Amino acid sequence: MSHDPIADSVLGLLRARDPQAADILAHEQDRQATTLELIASENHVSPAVMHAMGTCFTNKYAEGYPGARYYGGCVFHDQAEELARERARALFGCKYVNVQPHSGAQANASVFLALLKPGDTFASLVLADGGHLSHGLKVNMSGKWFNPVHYPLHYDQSHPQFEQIDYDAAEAICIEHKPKMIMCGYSAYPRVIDFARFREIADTCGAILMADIAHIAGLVAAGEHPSPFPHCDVVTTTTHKTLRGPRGGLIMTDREEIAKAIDRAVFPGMQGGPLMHVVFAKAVAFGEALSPEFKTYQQQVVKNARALADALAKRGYRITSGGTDNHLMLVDLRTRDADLTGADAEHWLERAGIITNKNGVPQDPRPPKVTSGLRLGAPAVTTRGLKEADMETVADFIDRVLASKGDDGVCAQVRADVKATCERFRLP
Ligand code: DSN
Repeated sequence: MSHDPIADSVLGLLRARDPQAADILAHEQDRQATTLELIASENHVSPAVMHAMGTCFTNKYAEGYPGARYYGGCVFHDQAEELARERARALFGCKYVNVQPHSGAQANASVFLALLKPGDTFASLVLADGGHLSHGLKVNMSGKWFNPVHYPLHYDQSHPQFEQIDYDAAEAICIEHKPKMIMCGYSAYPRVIDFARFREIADTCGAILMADIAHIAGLVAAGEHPSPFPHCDVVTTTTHKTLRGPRGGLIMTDREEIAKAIDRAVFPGMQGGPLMHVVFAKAVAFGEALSPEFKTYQQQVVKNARALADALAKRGYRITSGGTDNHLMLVDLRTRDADLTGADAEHWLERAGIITNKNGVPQDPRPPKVTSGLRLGAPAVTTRGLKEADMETVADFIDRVLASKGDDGVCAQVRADVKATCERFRLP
């Protein structure tokens, strides 16, 4: 049993109607309740957001937009979507939003459909050094049908911004290739993004400037990371990472002509019927994000990420770029043990109840399925209520497991300690 009576009643209903599905759900509930989630892109939503998703809004087609639907019976769907739009505009301080993208990748694909033609050149960060597959991976639509050019980090160890974005190199690449669009915003970049500098670069080469703030959206909404507005022409995000909403996407802009093109690209260009139960839950999550508690939460996320990075650095792990300004860090495992790989670390830590993902470090010589690094983030453990001092404990758990090379006995001891920690810091 959890302490969420609605979740318990759903499980009870399933136990009576579909025991096979009930077993799977019970195991996943238990897994989330008894493990520490350090994947930087994951979080635990509030019961209000969770259960707003499991409502009768799932029963309805609402293709189109508020006031202009292709189905009858959409009065309350219009109200739900308007509420989500209004709250998102207030949260990010922008003029237009589209709340229908099913995911961040769909949001990004919709931007390509709206603003570029197949074959157009766009610029994004070297993907292996922190980018996202929808920013030009060869096997993704963005890399198959468009022409990505990539800008680098500083790779010279003696540079004061080692492993941070090399804005001058980005400018030179954009002047040389004249991309139609420049993408900034990343999946594994621990530092502040200088949107104003990217605006200068975009103006130098006449490019559209797009930010994908999927990772940092909660920080941006709470004022804990500079806003992409007014610098960026179009901004995409997911709603489920630091923003702590339901799993989905969002597109924002201040420019009316871009807003119109985006609306046409999302529907009917990219998607059919919106997931209105998710749109409804987005409205609920944006309402939560407008509260003062959300700002305090984001401040704690940043403090916890720094504390965890410092605690790991003290134990001999190199934190890429020398630290973190946001909710995540990339841990270079090789300084603790030259043979340690991200794949082994992820596997051993999971056995001890600590959930992470292997991740390449900048210029990683190992392939993506092995890697030399771990990406760790503080959003989910901060939601549970852990504070800076607890990050020492978490770093200690991690180091015990990795120093033992995943020894069965050590993993079992740490698993018990993690469970006890999870008992003290319960899920929302
Ligand atoms: N897959 C997500 C992440 O983990 O960062 C990005 O969309």
